[in-house]
Amino acid sequence: TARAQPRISLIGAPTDIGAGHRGAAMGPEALRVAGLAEALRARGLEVLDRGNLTGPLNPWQPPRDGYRHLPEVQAWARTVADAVAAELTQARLPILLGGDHCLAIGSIGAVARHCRTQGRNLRVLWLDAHADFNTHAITPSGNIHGMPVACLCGQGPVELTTLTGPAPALRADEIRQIGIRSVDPGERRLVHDAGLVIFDMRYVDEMGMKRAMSEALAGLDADTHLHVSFDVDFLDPGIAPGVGTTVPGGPNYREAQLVMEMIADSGRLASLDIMELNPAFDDHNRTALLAVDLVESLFGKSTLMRG
Ligand code: HAR
Ligand code: MN
Ligand code: MN
Ligand code: MN
Repeated sequence: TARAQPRISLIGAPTDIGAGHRGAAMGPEALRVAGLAEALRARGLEVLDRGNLTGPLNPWQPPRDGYRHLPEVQAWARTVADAVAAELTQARLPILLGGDHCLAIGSIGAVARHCRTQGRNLRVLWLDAHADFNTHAITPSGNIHGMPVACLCGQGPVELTTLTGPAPALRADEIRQIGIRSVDPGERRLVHDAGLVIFDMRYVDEMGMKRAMSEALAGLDADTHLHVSFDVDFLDPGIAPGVGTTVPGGPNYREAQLVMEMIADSGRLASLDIMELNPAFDDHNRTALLAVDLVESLFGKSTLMRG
């Protein structure tokens, strides 16, 4: 059956305010240089590039009370939330070009609020090497890009947990994490107690990516808004070196393609984050080009006609 083609808006958020390495602020431009808009247009999609948001510069301070740059992270996340909300209100599909992953507090906060207002169901797929479920009490770094899932689930500073409305923005049962292979000691307890559903790399090794994705996508209905938060460090560093926090043992090229193809087949994708791309660690924009290749699959590019 023919489905209405989404109208896409690209939103650049050039900051590394929540990260432990500088350089993710260059992510939006690297994705543009890699041809993201052109690739989507070549699929027949309408794409508007809204340009870049602005916010505080990175003061590069040590943590205070367990957080690095909390006021600056709040400012950026709020700006992101407003920009994403504006696109959803216009029935457009926002693609956030990060920027580090702390900004997902803003994008997903806005998506969740939109879904509550519209009475729609929500599913968040979190593609990442990391669970991003730290709190100020257990973080090994103070870097807030390690905390967005906890904040969205109501665990974190009030500045971030109530950014887009009353906490929690998300219920744990609305989230599925895939590709996880780095969870800090205290974080392990928190994700367990929260009941987060995690298809970690051991699960992928034992059961295969097809099984992991079938389960992660199970239960979507016609009324479900599917948000994908794609942390580029999800990918194996052998194919995706352009991130600040590589973790060995990630999905290979074929597994990553299958993830994207199965999401496309669900027909429910309604918003997307592309996060943590760090051109300072990349090799001739190779990781950005790979991200664009995968996003083409996410929007329905396939080798053969299927079904
Ligand atoms: N878990 C570590 C910390 O909290 C590293 C987090 C790194 N996070 C990202 N995004 N790169 O997933 O400091
Ligand atoms: Mn992340
Ligand atoms: Mn990560
Ligand atoms: Mn238990």
